[in-house]
Amino acid sequence: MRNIIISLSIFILLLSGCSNNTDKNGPNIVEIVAKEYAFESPEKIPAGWTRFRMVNEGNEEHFMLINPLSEGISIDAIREGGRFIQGLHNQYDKDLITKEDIYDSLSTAFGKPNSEVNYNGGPGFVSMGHTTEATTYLEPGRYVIECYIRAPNGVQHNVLGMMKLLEVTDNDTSSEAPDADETIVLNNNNIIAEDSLEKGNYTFAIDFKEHPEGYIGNDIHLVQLNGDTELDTVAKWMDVFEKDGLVSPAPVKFLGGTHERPKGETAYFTVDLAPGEYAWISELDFSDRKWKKFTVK
Ligand SMILES: [Cu+2]
Repeated sequence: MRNIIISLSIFILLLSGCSNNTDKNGPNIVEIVAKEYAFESPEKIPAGWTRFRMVNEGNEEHFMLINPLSEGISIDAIREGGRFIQGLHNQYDKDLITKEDIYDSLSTAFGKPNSEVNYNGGPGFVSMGHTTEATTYLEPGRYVIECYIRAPNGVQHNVLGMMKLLEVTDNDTSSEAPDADETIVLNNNNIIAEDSLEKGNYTFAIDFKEHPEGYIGNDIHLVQLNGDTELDTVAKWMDVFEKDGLVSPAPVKFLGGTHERPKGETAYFTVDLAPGEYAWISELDFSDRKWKKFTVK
């Protein structure tokens, strides 16, 4: 009898230990495979805090931008927008139009640039063979996930098929935001982050404090530096309307990050950091370029 009571006590202790570990639910996990030129991903996911774990199994860089679809807007309209932008690339690459012409055309087609952000996060730039984890909050609704890295021939991945509808249902999932180890603040003029970190696994809370007036907001991506990486070159490559902008292969290794969310919102980025030299960098018009170097010991 006494043995049974002791066993029972141990069992209850074990149970209470378990329940301590599940006090926090954390985000829902959604697995994504990115390759040329498609996302392998679920068609429907529940609403709430969601961690997208995306592996790049392709031969080119990829990302997954989450674009909420307004009422009455179809995925075909977004697809048409992608083809329209591809047409601008084609003319610019042949020197038939200037960068100013591109922005005039975008302004006519999509409205003047402003600091409003419609996008809702998603895994950032990730190089071949790497995995990235980005967490965002999704309300129920329809979204388009897309990648507009450009193939070596200059064609955007979304035009080649890397664009897909994602339905977010209103099932109650009791998901929660992850606990953050560090916070990074994104302003229009700088990225506020630590200069030095110890090696290990980190979840960074990304605070979208400001957004520039433009079609692309302040997002954040992680690059691994080697001795001769020029961040000016990387920032120029990350400007989609520079001549070889976003044309794979990239001049640097990308380890993920998160696309922009509206001003005042937070996203999370989880990564294992090995010792080395790194930089946080935003995908922006080249004139707005900014980055922040840091060391992992
Ligand atoms: Cu892609």
